[in-house]
Amino acid sequence: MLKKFVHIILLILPSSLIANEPTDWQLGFQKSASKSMSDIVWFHDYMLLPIITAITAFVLFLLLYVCIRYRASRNKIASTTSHNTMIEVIWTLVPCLILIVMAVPSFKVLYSQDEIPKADVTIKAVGYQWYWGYEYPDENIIFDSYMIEDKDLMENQPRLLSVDNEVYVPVNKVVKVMITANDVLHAWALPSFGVKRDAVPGRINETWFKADRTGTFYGQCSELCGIKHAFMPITVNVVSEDEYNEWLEEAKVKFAKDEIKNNIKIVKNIREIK
Ligand SMILES: [Cu+2]
Repeated sequence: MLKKFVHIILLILPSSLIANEPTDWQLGFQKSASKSMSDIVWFHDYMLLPIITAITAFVLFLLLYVCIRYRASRNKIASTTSHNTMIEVIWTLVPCLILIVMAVPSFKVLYSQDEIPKADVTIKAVGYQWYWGYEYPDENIIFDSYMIEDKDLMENQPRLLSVDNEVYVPVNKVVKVMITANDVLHAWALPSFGVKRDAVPGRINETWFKADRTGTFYGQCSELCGIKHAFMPITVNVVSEDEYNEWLEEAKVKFAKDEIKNNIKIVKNIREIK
């Protein structure tokens, strides 16, 4: 009964509210699918936005007030006031206090993202000009992930976001992502998970996420990396543990690392013989 109810609600809701990708006329963030992202959304919606709105309104009020109250026609003789210790102390201390109040939850969110819990699944993402390569180091899996061209798109595949080989991860498990690049700077970013890390050649950056619902999630390279920067999307399928294991079995055959390495060796040998 409850399941049915939830399903009906989901059907009624505008797609932008449940989408895992950017939507037309979208305002604000994509819907979160991890605690990290929920923390970021909370911080933005309940800390930054109210404070910045209040400050902007207050400054606007002050400006309008002085423009009207102290206009030239009303003040024929200009005031010669130059200092007021009390007001100077206040306008130094109050902004400091506001910053301190904001810094506490900000650092909390930052540290929770920075500290990687014990990983259940580890993925290595390598940025290339212009596609992503993935490796599951513990599973002997390696594959490349290219964007699907417009003409090859199937139904329900969003343009510029769909890829041929998608990443699979289990739901409610800690996924550690090791990120690097092979040529220039790229960045592995997935808004719904609250994840964005630079991919730097010769260095491995780490981040993590724990997806709290299943679905297909889309991200893009977020560091200007050349002419096809906009065409190296990221697609992550969050699936149940069983579905993940099923995919693993298939992937271990399809994307077997040893075999791929052997094939590269064979190609190299053939070239050398030639
Ligand atoms: Cu890139």
